[in-house]
Amino acid sequence: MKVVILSMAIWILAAGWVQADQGFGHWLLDFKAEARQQGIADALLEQAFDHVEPLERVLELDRKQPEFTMTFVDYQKKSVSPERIRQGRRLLAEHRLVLEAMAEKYGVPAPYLVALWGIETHYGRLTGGFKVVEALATLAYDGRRSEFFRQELLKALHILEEGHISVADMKGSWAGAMGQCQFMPSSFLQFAVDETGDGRKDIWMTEADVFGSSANYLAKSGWRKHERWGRRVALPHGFDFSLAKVSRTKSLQEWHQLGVRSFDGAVLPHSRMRGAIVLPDGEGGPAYLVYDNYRVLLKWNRSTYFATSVGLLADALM
Ligand SMILES: [Ca+2]
Repeated sequence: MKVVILSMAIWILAAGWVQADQGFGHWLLDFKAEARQQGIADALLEQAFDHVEPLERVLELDRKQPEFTMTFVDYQKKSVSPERIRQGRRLLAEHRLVLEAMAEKYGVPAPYLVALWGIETHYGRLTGGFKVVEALATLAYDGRRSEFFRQELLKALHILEEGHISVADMKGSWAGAMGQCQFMPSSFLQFAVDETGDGRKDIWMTEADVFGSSANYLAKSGWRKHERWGRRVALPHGFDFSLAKVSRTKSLQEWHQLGVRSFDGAVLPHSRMRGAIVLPDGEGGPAYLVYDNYRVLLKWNRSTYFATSVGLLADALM
């Protein structure tokens, strides 16, 4: 722990020094030298950083995380809205063939792939209009998490070098999450796949590559093919809320003995699965019994709001 704090202090000091004494131009020279050492060609570096400046808007967004000012119940009304369910059903039918193929190949059922697509980018419509290189360069130059974003920026350059996308079309969120499945460059390099066989892993415009990449991410992160994500449950009066932690798993039999029931009052299924109780809004809010696949969704995004919404939307699309 001391090492982490110390190294963070060094980043902050170093970044402060860079900003005060050298400015973005000098930072960029230093960054380009590192990129060159990693084999990135000069021509690509010139093209990628042409007219790139730190983006004030990116820094503003980095300092304000909207999810934490909203309750889960309010978040869920938007993330799993009737309209989103309706569109999800239509798109599930429209892309059924390729989704079924991906489900077969990777062992992740189609409703989860569509739910991830729906939650991440409203089915590919809201992928973020930021140029990824510019957004990542801003965050790498800024002191808050500069080392993390510097590595992501280097990886983004490798993706460009491999020819999967052009500099102009490499768009994403303010934090550099790219394309219809919002992969960070590191996730892209680990998990993106080319399902169409054209040599490009295109998570921006090619649905088959989006679904394949998402499915590959989940499969490689430990998705269990025949298990669900979790379910809403009813907790008994007097429930010990200290047991409600995603890391605190018990068998369904044990939860049953503690008085936990399905939300409709039915007994929990007989199963050898283990689960944990999650309360996205704390005591008094909705309660969910979550399984191993929920933890896989948390690897994608560490937010219980996110993982629970994906599960609920997938259920609505079953
Ligand atoms: Ca492709």
